[in-house]
Amino acid sequence: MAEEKKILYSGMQATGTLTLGNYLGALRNWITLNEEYECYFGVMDMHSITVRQNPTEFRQKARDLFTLYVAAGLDPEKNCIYFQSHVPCHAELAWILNCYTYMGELNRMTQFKDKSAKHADNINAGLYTYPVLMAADILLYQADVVPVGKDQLQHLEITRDIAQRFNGVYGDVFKIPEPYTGKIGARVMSLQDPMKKMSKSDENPNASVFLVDDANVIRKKFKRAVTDSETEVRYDVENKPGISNLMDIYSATTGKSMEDIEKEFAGRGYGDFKTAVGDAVADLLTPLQERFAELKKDKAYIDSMIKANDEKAYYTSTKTLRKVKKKIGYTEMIR
Ligand code: ATP
Ligand code: LTN
Repeated sequence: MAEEKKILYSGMQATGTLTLGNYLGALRNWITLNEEYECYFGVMDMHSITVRQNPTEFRQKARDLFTLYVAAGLDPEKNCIYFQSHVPCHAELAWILNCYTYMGELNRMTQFKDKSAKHADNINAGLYTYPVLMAADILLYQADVVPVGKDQLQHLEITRDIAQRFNGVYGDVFKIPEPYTGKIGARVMSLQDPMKKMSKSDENPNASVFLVDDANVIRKKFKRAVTDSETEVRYDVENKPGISNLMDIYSATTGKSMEDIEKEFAGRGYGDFKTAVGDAVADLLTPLQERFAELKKDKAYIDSMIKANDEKAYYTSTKTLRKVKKKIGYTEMIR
């Protein structure tokens, strides 16, 4: 019999529109993983409401995120791609885990501090317990590995602490997840401030390349990218962060090494280089955009995939939740 695959879990918040950073740093790499792992990818719409959302836009964004996952190449028949809010086990387990999480632990979370500073008018309890919901996501599926960016490692660490604490009381209920250590994608920085990561919630639209940006808009954004006052295309993250970021993007897009890129643009100046990066990214994203447009029209297909995967996620997570409820001593429902 074939050896059982390990379980991999990840997801993105259904807030804003995905950027080139989300794609090169995460999504593109997820696509290669379903042969080796049994993969679950969530549309994290419950996490999204820690920041106020416009309901009409939010509904569309969440559905678009699902569709973009598929358009980017995540096969919904091989990966379980589902909506977090469609599976009530997440909310239920999050409540239970809240009672096994200390305020002292949550006080240390840097994302909470950052987000509270950014949304000073809405520092809600959901923002505070965000990592507990994330722990519930991961633990419900008994994930072995979780690919996340550096900014989320602290949340993975608290997930492990909560799981170990729970297991310490009740026995082996949860698998203790590890960060995914395989090949991780490029870290893409803002085109307007190369010291900051490219982010879907940046207020400056020129700072981020969105996966759905038109080819001409993409080219324009790269032309306007902030660089330095020299003219030499040379990889030097410390002294030339803007150019180095563009080189990272060009390398991740074309597969060329830094050395090759330096040679290719020797003596040609930044203008030529920026044009080449814009063209390469536009070419990379065009097929994804075409597929996205096609899929958006095929409502019946997307609906059927959502339904099938929601059911799979529900089935898997219910098994864990049932065990948890039994262990903590909830009475059983009489049916
Ligand atoms: P927000 O601006 O809403 O906080 P974000 O754009 O930072 O969002 P997340 O939803 O936090 O994106 O992250 C989704 C995934 O994309 C994570 O795995 C994260 O590590 C990855 N990611 C996000 N931004 C980048 C980036 N600039 N470069 C590489 N990977 C990124
Ligand atoms: N917090 C993550 C999104 C997220 C997630 C998860 C990632 C929510 N639940 C579970 C991995 C596993 C983010 O902002 N990138």
